[in-house]
Amino acid sequence: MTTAIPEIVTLQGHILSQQARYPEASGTLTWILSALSISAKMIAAQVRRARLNDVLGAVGSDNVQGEQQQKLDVIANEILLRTLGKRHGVAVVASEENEEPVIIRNEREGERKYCVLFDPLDGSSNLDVAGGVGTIFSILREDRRAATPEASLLQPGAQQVAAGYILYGPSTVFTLTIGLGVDMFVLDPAIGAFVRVEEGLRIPAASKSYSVNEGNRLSFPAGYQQYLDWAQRNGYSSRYAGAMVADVHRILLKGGVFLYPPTKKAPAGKLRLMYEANPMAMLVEQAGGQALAAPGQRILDVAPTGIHQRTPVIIGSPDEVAAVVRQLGSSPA
Ligand code: AHM
Ligand code: MG
Repeated sequence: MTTAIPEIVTLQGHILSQQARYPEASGTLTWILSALSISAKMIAAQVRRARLNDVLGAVGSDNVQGEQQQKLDVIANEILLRTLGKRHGVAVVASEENEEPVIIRNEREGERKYCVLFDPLDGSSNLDVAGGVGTIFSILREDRRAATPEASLLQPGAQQVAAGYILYGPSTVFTLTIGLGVDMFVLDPAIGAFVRVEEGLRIPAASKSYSVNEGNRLSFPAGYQQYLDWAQRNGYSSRYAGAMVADVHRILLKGGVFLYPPTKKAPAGKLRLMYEANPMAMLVEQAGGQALAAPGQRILDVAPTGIHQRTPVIIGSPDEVAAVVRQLGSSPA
C-alpha cells in the first residue's frame, strides 16, 4: 500500500508557480511579494516581543534596557518602507502612517512598475492586550499617464493586481490573492517559511454571525439598527475582535458579515478605502463573498479622490451581505 505524501508548498514556491503561468511576466511582482513576505516575518518577530521591548503605547518611552523605543506601528511602517524601497519595480509606496506617498526611484529600462499601499499594523490598540493585529496591502500598476505619483494611486480597487493581509495572532497567517482566487499560508517558525494551508479558499455562503462595534449602535443610520434587531431576533452571534484583519480572517474561514457603518462621529465610516477596504474587498470577492460600501455600491468600483479617504464597509458571506442590504433597503431612512 502506498501512502500519498502531502506536498509542502511555500509562499515563495507558490508565487513562482503562479508566475510561470504567465510566460511574459518579468518577475517584478514576485519580487515585491517576496519583500512583503520578509517584512511579515520581521514584523511578526517584533510583535511577539512588543511587551518585552516596551514598544506599546506612546512614542518616546524607554524599554527595559533603558533604550528609547518607537511605537510598533512606526517600526512596522519602517520595515515595510525599507524592504519595499530596495525593490526594483516599486514606483510609489503609500502608507496609512504617512501623510504623503513615498516616491521610489529604482528604475530599470522598460520595467513595469507598481504602487504598493499598506496599513502597516492594523488594529494596533489590540497589541496592548496581546490581541490579533495585522498588515494589509494592496498592489496597483503604476498609471504612467497620471500627472503626479498621488494621482497614479487614485485607481478604483477593481484595478488591484494583488492584495492580502498578514495576521499576527497565535500563528502568523499570510493570505494572498493575485486575482486567481485566495490562498493562505502559515509561518512555520521552525523553518522560517510560510507554508500553504489553503488553496482556492471559498468563503461559506452563509453563517449567522455579525461583526460590528455595537457600542456605536445608537449613532448608526436606522437601517443598520434595523439589521441588528433582525439579526438578534434570528439567533445571530456577535463576534468582534476590534482589528479588521482578525475579523475578516474569521469571516473568510467561518462566514458571517463585517460591518463598519457611518456613525455620527465618522459620517463616511472609519476605515480607509485604499489601505483597508479595497484589499479586503478583493480578497473576499475572490473567495466568493461580497464587499459593499452601501447597497448597490461595490467597494471595488469606488473612484477614489484622495489616498486617505474613508468608506463604510459591508463585507462577507454573500447571503449575509444580502441580509444587511435587505434591511437597509426596507428602512425608512
Ligand atoms: P487602525 O488602522 O487605526 O488600527 O484602525 C482600524 C481598526 C480596524 O482594524 C478595526 O476594525 C476598527 O479600527 C475598530 O474600530 P473601533 O474601535 O471604532 O471599533
Ligand atoms: Mg487600520
